[in-house]
Amino acid sequence: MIGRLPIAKMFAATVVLTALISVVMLQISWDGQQASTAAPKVDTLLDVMIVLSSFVFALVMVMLFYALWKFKAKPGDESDGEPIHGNTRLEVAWTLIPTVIVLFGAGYSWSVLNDIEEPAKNPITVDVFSQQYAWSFGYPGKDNAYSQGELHVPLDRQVHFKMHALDVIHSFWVPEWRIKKDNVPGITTTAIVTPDKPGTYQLICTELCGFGHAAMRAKVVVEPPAEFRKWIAGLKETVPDPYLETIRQDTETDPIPLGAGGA
Ligand SMILES: [Cu+2]
Repeated sequence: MIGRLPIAKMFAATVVLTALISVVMLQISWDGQQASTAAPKVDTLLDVMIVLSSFVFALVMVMLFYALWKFKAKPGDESDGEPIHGNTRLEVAWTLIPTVIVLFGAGYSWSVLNDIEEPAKNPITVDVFSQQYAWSFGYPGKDNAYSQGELHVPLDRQVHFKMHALDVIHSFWVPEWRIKKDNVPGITTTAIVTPDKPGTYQLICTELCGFGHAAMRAKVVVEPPAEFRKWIAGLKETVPDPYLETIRQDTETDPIPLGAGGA
C-alpha cells in the first residue's frame, strides 16, 4: 500500500511554485512594444496562458519529485514493485483538469479573436502582394495606388489587409501589431488591424519561403490621416495588371462580413 498522499501539501507546493515561475515569466516583455488595439488583448491572453502553463508545469514537477523522494527503493531492495491496476480517482483527475484548462483556453482565445476582428465603421482596405522576396501594396479605394517595399497606413483607423501570394506561401507579420497571417497562392486571406501608435515598424515575412526569406521585409509607417493622404497622393504607380488579375482569380477566404464596407 502506498498510503494516502499529502494532497493538501502537494497542492500548496504547486501553488507556490506556480506563483514563482509566473512572476519570473511575466517580467519578460515577450512581444515588445504595443502598437495596435489588438496588442494589449493578445498580450493579456499570452500572460494568462503563461500562468496556466506554469501551473501545469508546477503540478507535474511537484508530483514527480514527491514520487522520486517518497517511493525511492531502499539500498539493497531487489524486490519487484507492487502490481498496480490503475487508480480511478487519479485518472479522472488527470483527464478532467487538462480538459477544463484546454476548454477555458479555447473559449478565451475565441473571444479575444472575435473581439480584435470585430469590423469597425469606415475601414480602409489595403491589398498586400507577396512574392519571392518582396512586398508591395495596393490601395483599391485610392484608384489602386501602388507602393513597393513601403506600407503606409493611417493612425487609429481599422485596416483590412487583403493578402495575395504570387508564388509560394508567405506570411505577413508586424510584431508590434501582434497580427500574423499567411499569404497563400490562389486564395485571398484577410487580416484586420487598427494601428494606434504612430511610428515606423517592420513588416517581416514569417513563413520560410526560399533563399531570400530572411531579407523579405518592408517598411511600415503609421501616420496621422493628413500625412497618409499626402503620401498616397504622391504615389506615381498603380497596381500592375497581372496583380489585379491575381486578385480576380483568387478565391476569397474569411471574407469581411457583409455590411462592413471598405474603402
Ligand atoms: Cu518568407
